Amino acid sequence: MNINFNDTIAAISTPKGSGGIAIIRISGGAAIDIAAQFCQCNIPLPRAKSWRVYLGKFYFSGEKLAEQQQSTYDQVLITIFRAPNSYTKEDIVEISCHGGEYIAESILRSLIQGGARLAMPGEFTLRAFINGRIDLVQAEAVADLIKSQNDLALQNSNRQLEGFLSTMIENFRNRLVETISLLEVELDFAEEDLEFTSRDKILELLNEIIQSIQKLIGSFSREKLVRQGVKVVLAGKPNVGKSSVLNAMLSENRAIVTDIPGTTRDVLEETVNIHGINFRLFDTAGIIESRDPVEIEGIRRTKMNIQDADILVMIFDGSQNLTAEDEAIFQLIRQFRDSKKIVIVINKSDLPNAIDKIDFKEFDSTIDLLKISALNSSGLEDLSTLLVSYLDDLKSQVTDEFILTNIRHKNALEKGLASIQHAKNSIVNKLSGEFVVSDLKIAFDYLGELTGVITSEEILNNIFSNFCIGK
Ligand SMILES: Nc1nc2c(ncn2[C@@H]2O[C@H](COP(=O)(O)OP(=O)(O)OP(=O)(O)O)[C@@H](O)[C@H]2O)c(=O)[nH]1
Ligand SMILES: [Mg+2]
Repeated sequence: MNINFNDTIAAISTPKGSGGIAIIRISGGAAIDIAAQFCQCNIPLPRAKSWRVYLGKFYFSGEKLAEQQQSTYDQVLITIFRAPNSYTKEDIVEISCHGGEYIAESILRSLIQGGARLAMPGEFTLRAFINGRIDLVQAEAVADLIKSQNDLALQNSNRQLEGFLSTMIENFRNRLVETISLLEVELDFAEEDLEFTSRDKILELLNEIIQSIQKLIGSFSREKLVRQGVKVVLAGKPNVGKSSVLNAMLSENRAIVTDIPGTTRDVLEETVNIHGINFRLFDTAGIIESRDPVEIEGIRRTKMNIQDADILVMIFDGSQNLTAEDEAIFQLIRQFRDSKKIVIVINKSDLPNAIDKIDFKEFDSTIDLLKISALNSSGLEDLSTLLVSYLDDLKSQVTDEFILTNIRHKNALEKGLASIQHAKNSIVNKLSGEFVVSDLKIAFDYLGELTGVITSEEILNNIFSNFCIGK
């Protein structure tokens, strides 16, 4: 990476293009002096107070020059954050200018002529990490926060930024140190063949750590729920109105609807936002015994998506009597009733009823049943409300805890876990304490890599090259 952290850096922190305002950030020992060359405020910037905003003019060709000749400027707001009470723990100046691309770029160009260097992607956050303001998983949380697409993702990243995950990892490491020191005391007296702490006590300590790490790794299985939103699969026999329900929920004619059974052949995905949460709706090919290779492939895809769903909306045509073909759908409901949220939807309620709740009595009280009409949109509100309530259930499994969403974290935890399990086996097999200690130290280091206590240029490069410039 070869970055010089003694440089003072500058970047435009707002997105490219024009907007209401743009913000240029400068961080480093010379930040205030560099900005002062260009800014005219009611007091000279070097005397400005920390955490204050000053109204002033930014002269593109420098303040001194401006005294002699008319110089181009923009009226700006200048915020000063003095070290160490700033994002990077260095002096920071933030210049809020009018949000024109030309203005922001001119200001940046001036600052660079004045002695600043263009910041690398994520360098402000990298400096926050290097200067000990946040650890590595907190730095990664900043990137996740910016990418968040829904409330759940935002809450989870905020928790990570506040140090929820860091504290858990530090706790694992502390418990490892505790175990290692118990074992090391013994090793010091090895010749006397003493056993200070019972092996059962050590095993108990390790089992506790193993369980906590396994639980954390297990939360990664819900990572998609956080990052992408809730997966809702609309499934049923052909022609029951799956595509019509999708269109009605989106309020647009996204999917092709015809009265010909087998219209939808491939899986179609669209997102609706209900109460701040993204629901990813999947319209699927109708499930039926088929010989048509295209239909067979469509149905295979339907079933794959059903496997992967958080919520299944099983749709029936309320205007037709149930037939043998419905048995396949009943079968799927039985298969997934314990592992997924399922709602049975009887569609086409605008037509005379041919089936009713009684036909579904097998699922009484365990599975919700709704009558709707995709044609005139009746019952759709109830369906949305039900989906949100399911999400509340899914969320309540996770809100107290934390959901691991970063594959780097999962990998490091898995490596650490494997070493701890190895250590445990050594104890069970009555191997020498030295082997146990060595494995536990390896685990300790893997967990240290996570928070960045131990780090390499490669890891930092991987993480920060994915940041935007100016963050
Ligand atoms: N009366 C009435 N007709 C509906 C309703 N929903 C869908 N239909 C009609 O039912 C037929 C099939 O609708 P689709 O939405 O294509 O059904 P599908 O389940 O997606 O069908 P496939 O893609 O073939 O599996 C169309 O003619 C729709 O207009 C409804 O609520 N009421
Ligand atoms: Mg369809």
